Amino acid sequence: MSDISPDDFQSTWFSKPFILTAPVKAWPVSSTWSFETLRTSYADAAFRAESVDWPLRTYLNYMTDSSDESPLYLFDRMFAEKMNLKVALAPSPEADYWPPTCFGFDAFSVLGNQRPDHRWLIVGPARSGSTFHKDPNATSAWNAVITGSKYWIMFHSSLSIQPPPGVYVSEDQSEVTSPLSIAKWLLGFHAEARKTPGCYEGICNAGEVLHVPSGWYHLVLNLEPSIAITQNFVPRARVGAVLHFLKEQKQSISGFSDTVGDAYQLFHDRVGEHDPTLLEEGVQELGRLTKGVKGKWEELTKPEAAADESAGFSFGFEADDEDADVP
Ligand SMILES: O=C(O)CCC(=O)C(=O)O
Ligand SMILES: [Fe+2]
Repeated sequence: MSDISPDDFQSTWFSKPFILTAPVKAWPVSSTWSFETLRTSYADAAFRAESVDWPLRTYLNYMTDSSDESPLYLFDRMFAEKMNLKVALAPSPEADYWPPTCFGFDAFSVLGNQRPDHRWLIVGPARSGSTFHKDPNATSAWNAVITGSKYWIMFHSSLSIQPPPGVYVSEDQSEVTSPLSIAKWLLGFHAEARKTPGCYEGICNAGEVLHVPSGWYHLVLNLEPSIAITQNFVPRARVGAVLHFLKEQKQSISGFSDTVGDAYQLFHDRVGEHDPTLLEEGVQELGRLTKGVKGKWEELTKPEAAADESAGFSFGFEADDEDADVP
């Protein structure tokens, strides 16, 4: 689609993947950023590439020369500060970029500087990418390609749906592992995955932005050398899912500063101060999810479930099966 309105997103699209072709083209960085201009402006600035901090010059030399099967991927959460960017909340000629308007209010903004890590600059050559995962803390995300292109393959998740082929989830749902490199997964599982009901695929080109709904599995492969910006956020309709995650999957919470003791309580209280109606809606959804998950576990663990396969897991795509949603 070219673009959608905040109302369309909030009512319909918050739970579905999509690509927008218009909003990112209006960003000043869309016309000013290229590998050459970044090299000129930031050659000596250090950016994080997996476990090393390298001057951008070193990384760009590496990625141009590399024929690694799984190239080192630049993924830096402090880029806006390092590059002295102006990130606006709404379109502005003075800013370098802003979140596409359709995504609307981000409920994690109520946490101010206590919000978990939420934005990254992503740079990598062809073949680099991100192996199957769900985004942290049940957040949603947008991922905007400035130059290059990315192939995406995505699956909804729920207790009644198997994880994608070649992806394994621990019994308490806290660990997602995909033990293979992206290349090996593609060779071994891609064909099967594409035939699985509920598989979504897409290519996000330069100047386009893709929406990753909260709780969806995704694998991403750069088809060309790419520069992208991604941001994680919490749409109004997912406040309950995030409360549920922060309450029930404490061992999987990530990206908060060590000074935040109880992320669930902090988010709960701040949303309440900001907008009591939003908190009430979120708490109702939290109750629904807690009941849905408990009910599903009881159904799956009662002895008949093991004997009768039809009562167990299904491969069906149940996008509307919100009761069984595991964010
Ligand atoms: O490699 C990419 O661009 C995808 C990044 C991603 O999925 C993430 O930041 O969670
Ligand atoms: Fe992701």
